[in-house]
Amino acid sequence: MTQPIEIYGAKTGNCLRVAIALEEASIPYAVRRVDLASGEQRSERHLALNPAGKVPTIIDHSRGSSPLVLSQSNAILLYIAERYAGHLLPETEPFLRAIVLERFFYFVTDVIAPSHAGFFLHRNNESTGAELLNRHSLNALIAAERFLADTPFIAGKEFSLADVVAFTIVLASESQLDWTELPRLRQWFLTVQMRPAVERGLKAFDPPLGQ
Ligand SMILES: N[C@@H](CCC(=O)N[C@@H](CS)C(=O)NCC(=O)O)C(=O)O
Repeated sequence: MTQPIEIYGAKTGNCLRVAIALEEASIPYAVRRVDLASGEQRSERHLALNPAGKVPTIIDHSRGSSPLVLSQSNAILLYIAERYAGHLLPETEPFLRAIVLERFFYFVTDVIAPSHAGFFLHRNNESTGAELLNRHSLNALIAAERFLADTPFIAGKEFSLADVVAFTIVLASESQLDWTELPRLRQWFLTVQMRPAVERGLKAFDPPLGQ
């Protein structure tokens, strides 16, 4: 084990957000791909790490003999920002920090959570509830246009954790949005998409070339 951080995951929104944050932090990390389709997340080996049988999970070995294991994506994002990527969550400016957190939680609770719940209902053939939750999530996403009225990023002049969480859900919802009604969100989306750290993070769980 040469890298200080290992990330167990797959190409899903929760995992990609963590990979983008790690890329933004510019710290070396090792990707351990978990094959969700074959149920590897429920293997004995993975359950020993994350008893919920989910991804992502990170192990931070930088504390020496007692590695830190974290398995909630949002806790992982906050940890990475606080420990390794100060620019994602300003430490010394309480006002700015509060805005970043407010918008971070807006996307996590008002956009991503209903979208995930809708997906769960859809998979269980509850189409009415699924559509309702999906619409609820999309409406909150559309309302996020207002965050970009005066600034280029979701929580101000700089890219932050709020942009990390907003980006993957916009990416996943891209085809369902009427972009002509969302000029600011569109410009923001194009800008964020071109960040080298975002580009690298999005590829983190791709199979190595030749596989
Ligand atoms: N609250 C957890 C949710 C984790 C989660 O639901 N992960 C999904 C992938 S995004 C998963 O592992 N699904 C596989 C399964 O449920 O079997 C987090 O934010 O990390």
